[in-house]
Amino acid sequence: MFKLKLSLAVALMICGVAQAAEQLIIDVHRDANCGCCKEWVKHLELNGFKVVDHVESNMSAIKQSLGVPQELASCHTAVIGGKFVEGHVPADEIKKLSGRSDLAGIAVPGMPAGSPGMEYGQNHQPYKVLGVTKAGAQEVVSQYPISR
Ligand SMILES: [Cu+2]
Repeated sequence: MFKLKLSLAVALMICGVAQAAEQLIIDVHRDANCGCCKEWVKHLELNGFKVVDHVESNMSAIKQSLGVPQELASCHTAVIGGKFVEGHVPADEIKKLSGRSDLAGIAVPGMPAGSPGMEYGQNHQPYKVLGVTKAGAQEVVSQYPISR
């Protein structure tokens, strides 16, 4: 009886792990020659994401079809849970996204030095993670570096 309970507990644990992993599957759209895009993909994988890599020939068409505002554009565009993730967004911010059903997506516009995948060099600059609501409004979701 004890053995049965134990194996049930193990099965439930495995289910739980599988479910958690499934939630972190992210589609990344990028240009073939984008080096910092690959660095960002590494950052995601190091933080538990399973990346489905899509090499694209027309990134601006992808951004447009996903509703990324033009002024927030960066290099790569990802999709998770139906929401867009534009640019070098930190993995922790993507993990918080499932709790924001009001948002269409989040973005780190441009390519700020020091953001995930852009760590080379010494001139790290502060940057903001912006949220875009389904109504089209923009808000600051987070600022980096995080002040303590
Ligand atoms: Cu980039």
